[in-house]
Amino acid sequence: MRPTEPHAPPTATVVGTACPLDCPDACSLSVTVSEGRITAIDGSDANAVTRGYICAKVRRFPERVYGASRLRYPLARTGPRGRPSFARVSWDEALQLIVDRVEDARRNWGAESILPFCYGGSNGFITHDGLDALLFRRLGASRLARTVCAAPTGAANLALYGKMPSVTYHDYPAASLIVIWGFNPSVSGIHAVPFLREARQRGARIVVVDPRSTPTSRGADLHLAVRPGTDLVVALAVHRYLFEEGLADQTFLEAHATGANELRQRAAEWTFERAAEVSGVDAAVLREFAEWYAQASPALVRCGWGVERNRNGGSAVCAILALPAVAGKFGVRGGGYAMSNSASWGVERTWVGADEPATRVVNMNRLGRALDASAEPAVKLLFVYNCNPAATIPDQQRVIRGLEREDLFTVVFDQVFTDTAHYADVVLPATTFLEGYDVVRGYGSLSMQLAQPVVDPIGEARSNADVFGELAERLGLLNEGEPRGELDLMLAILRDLPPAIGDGLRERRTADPPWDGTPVQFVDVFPRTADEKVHLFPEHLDAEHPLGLYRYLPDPATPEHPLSLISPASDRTVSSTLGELPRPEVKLQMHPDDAASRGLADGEDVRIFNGLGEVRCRVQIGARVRSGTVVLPKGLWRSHTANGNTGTTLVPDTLTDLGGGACFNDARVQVERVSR
Ligand SMILES: Nc1nc2c(c(=O)[nH]1)N[C@H]1C(S)=C(S)[C@@H](COP(=O)(O)OP(=O)(O)OC[C@H]3O[C@@H](n4cnc5c(=O)[nH]c(N)nc54)[C@H](O)[C@@H]3O)O[C@H]1N2
Ligand SMILES: Nc1nc2c(c(=O)[nH]1)N[C@H]1C(S)=C(S)[C@@H](COP(=O)(O)OP(=O)(O)OC[C@H]3O[C@@H](n4cnc5c(=O)[nH]c(N)nc54)[C@H](O)[C@@H]3O)O[C@H]1N2
Ligand SMILES: [Mo]
Repeated sequence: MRPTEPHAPPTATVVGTACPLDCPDACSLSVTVSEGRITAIDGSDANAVTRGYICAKVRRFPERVYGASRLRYPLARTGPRGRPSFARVSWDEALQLIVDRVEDARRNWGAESILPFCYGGSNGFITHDGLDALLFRRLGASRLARTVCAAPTGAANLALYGKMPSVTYHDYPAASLIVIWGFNPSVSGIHAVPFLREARQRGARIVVVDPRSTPTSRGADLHLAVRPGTDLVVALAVHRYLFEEGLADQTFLEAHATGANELRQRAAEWTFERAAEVSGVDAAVLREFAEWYAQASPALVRCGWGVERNRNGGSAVCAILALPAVAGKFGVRGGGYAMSNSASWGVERTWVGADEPATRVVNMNRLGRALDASAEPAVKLLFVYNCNPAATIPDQQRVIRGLEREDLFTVVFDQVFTDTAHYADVVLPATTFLEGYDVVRGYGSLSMQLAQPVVDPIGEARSNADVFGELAERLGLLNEGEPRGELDLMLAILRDLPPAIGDGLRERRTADPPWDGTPVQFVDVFPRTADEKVHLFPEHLDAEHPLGLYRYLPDPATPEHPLSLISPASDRTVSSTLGELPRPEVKLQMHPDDAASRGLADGEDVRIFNGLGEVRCRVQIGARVRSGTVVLPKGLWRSHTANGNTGTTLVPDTLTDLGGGACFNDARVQVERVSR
């Protein structure tokens, strides 16, 4: 703890910690505490990219910690599912209820009838994949494929480069061309913005590929407003140009790559003209982009997660990540690609003392199907934590039908009373990151920090590790000497991490990043594939793809549902986290041409619908989205729309071409006026 800052009230202290929310930046924080209460949250300088400022969402986090939606004690259901009819129970009663149900499920239907359901609510090592993993593995529960995000990008990055560490923010200003491809930094990773600005001031060109205009595209030199799901053909057209014009770097490819010929063959049909027809971007603009990219050095491609959320997402990311290899952009500072850096530290979770059992795997994007009573084996006990599936998972109506099943026992362990909690049989209150320890690893910046408690737990809230540890103990699944709770687990993790990391966290709460946090690809770091080469045409991805790697899967639009609905990250929530706080009215964004052809005026009430259901809200008309595409924000709660359905109602539970990812942006819809 540091002594009082000049502007703080006399009794206030400022405590350093780190933000573990699902965001690339992993900010270091200075939290002001007065009389045991958080009064302010600011950025600090401990993490080299935070630079003393943070997003407005985390500044508001005290409203969540102390807010009316905060869960303060365990609850048990007293009335029908979907309604907030609950009574307070003690932790002992709540945990015993769960233990009895777990034993019941094991005895009557087998442990695979138990499904843990979680994602990245808090992204740290302690809250996630620690004692929870130990418990569910030892139980022999069904396994969850955690594919709602980053599954296609992860599969592509792993297959092509073995998840080579990527260019970090500090090296963006060294680039002379930066392609921002399906990434919206001013919302979803705000600490990249000053580095992009600095690059621009030094004369770098910025190209943005995005169906919408964003603050970054408005300041860019070129904006390719592609139709959603068509990035693959744009990238292939650039590859074709590079190969056909003799601009491919044959020396690099011969020394460091495999599969260049197969990629070249699959790209051969994608002339700029054909790619223009599919993507909706002029052939001349595509050519200009290809010429700029071929000529520039250092040239950087920052691939975001907007690219992956459709049927072609996996191939598209492969084709984008292949660009710096084919065009010979590696080997210089600021050149190459940037994506998730979470694998860069090379940390294995050796502290989880149990191997994965060979039990059934459920793809989390198909939760609705998994909860069908007819699924084999039927799910009888669902344990939701670090996640809000009633709001965030595709085919919302099917998910809700599953959650309504009378013979399903659902536990929801969360910080606030979420949309999913309405369907729980038992609700458990969780601590927030301001009330516990965590080890926080950035996936944009190369940073690792120790988060520590800033205030005491609110009400009777408990940490994940404490609760999963106690459940494991009550079920007789813990061995002598194993971590039993948060503090034990934190110490075990610090002990197990490589000394260079563990020592930094112990001594300074922050570890020194490898390569000073600024690795140069093909100088400091190389592909982590078996032969250290780039694999431009991984056979197993070709076999997994329904048509073969790099083959374009057509748009799912129909005459009845012609519009593409996309749902990018917004500045109000992190996924659905913080959705309980007041926000301005949510509206559907639509291009003026699409509004005119439907006779819609700005602010009218509309229904957005397809075969899966409908969402009702007002329309906002403007040219910030290309025609043919409409936008609702990601992470809405059911209270944010007029009929209690969010964008995920309209999202099919189809999977991406590679990696089993979610196709959030393959929702195809129609929009029409409704009278209130
Ligand atoms: N404020 C805030 N920050 C967040 C989050 C949040 O919800 N709110 N979420 C966090 C999480 S979980 C993640 S995964 C990241 C996501 O952050 P990003 O990587 O930025 O991903 P998205 O917001 O899904 O989409 C980025 C951009 O891609 C565009 N896009 C949509 N479809 C396509 C397409 O087919 N092709 C192309 N080229 N572009 C397309 C969208 O219009 C959007 O502007 O952000 C993290 N940070
Ligand atoms: N329409 C649409 N939907 C999307 C997307 C999209 O592009 N479009 N993108 C998707 C993406 S990228 C992602 S990553 C997913 C994320 O979807 P989810 O995994 O559901 O993430 P959140 O909505 O942030 O919910 C996380 C929950 O975990 C809780 N939590 C946080 N920390 C803890 C803890 O320590 N213990 C416990 N027990 N609980 C905790 C939070 O309070 C919060 O309610 O959403 C997806 N949903
Ligand atoms: Mo995500």
